[in-house]
Amino acid sequence: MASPPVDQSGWRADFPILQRKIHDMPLIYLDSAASTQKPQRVLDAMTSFYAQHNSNVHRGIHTLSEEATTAYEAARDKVTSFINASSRQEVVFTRNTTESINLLAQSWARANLRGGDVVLLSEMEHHANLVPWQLLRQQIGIELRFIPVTDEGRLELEALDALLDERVKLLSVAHVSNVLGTINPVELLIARAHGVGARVHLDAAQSVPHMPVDVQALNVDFLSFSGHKMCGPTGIGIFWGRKALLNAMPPFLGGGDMISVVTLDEVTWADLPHKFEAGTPSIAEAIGLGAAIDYLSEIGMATIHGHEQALTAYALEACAQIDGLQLLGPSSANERAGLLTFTLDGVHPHDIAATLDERAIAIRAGHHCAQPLHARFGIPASARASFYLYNEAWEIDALVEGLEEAQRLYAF
Ligand code: C6P
Repeated sequence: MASPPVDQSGWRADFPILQRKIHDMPLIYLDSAASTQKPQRVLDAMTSFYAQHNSNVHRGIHTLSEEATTAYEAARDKVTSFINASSRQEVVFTRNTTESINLLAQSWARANLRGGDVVLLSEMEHHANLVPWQLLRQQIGIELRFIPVTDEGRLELEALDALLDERVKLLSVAHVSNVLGTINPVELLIARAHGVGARVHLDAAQSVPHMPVDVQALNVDFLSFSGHKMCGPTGIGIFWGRKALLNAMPPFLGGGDMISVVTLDEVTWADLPHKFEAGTPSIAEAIGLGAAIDYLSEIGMATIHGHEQALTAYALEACAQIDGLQLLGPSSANERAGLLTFTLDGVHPHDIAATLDERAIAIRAGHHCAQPLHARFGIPASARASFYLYNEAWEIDALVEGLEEAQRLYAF
């Protein structure tokens, strides 16, 4: 057995829901890749907004509206420094990663790509970074190419020579796979794609919440992520892009707050980032995300990443002792983020999840919105345990006991 990582019990106590009992047992929440739990201060920030400052933003000159606008825009500043964007104008609030990628496809790509241009994706993409491109293919006739995935769950970099040519206008890939846990070599991919003149978008839904991400150091062009996967509320996501690219893009949605002047015949757009924020935004949710960023930043993203890697190493070693457990993704902890996806011979992933739920352990079972990746591995579904800062080694011990129980009950 690996030595258990140091438990950071202070962090677990910050999350009220983790005091809950399920079937009279303490909740063990191992489904953070789907959505994370929220610390008390995020709940407090949102309650305080509704109790003390609730109003629309950018519209009124009364005190409440000014307070709401200040708090909403302060959240944008927090995101700006969290990902080291060079300007707050580059940070667009959306609903989630999915909406951010649809914005990229329907605004930037639709304006800049022609029939026959290529968008390069990979076989490990979440449907959010696949279906918007399939839609665009139907709409304007682009071609999609896919970087293959190796048996160990890495991108097959040798295939890039054949895939990357001047017809590729955009490379859009997951920074971290939500199924394999693989941390992709994005610096290399960005350099290679820029070498043929392509732009690069990172689906950072599973990276920004778990590790330091610096958009300027990465030299990436676009980046998307979701608030609910990083201790923030649902209903708030981020689309980040280089200012010059965003300035040249048409709006995605039209309506209030994204215009400068409207007549019955003409319309001019508001400055960035408001050009991309039509209608009343998710105000309380942005403020909640700001509080989540404060919380994560105080702990430190490198510390969080280190904690998750220690948990992952511990879990990998424990799972290696379980006969019939087939792990998806790289076998070394330092190549992966804090999640383990696997199958158990003779046990359906739904039966694994149901058995664990009886022990108050929450995991995800299914295709995790990555059906092509599951097809690549010849399986319809898998089970996934995913970790965050509030998880501790004893929870992994309980997971392993639960998996052994599922084998006893179902495997034959
Ligand atoms: N993955 C999971 O259980 P939204 O739903 O828009 O907040 O995030 C979409 C998304 C995009 N890319 C990646 C890599 C993701 O992991 C996700 C969300 C969750 O794996 C819910 S399906």
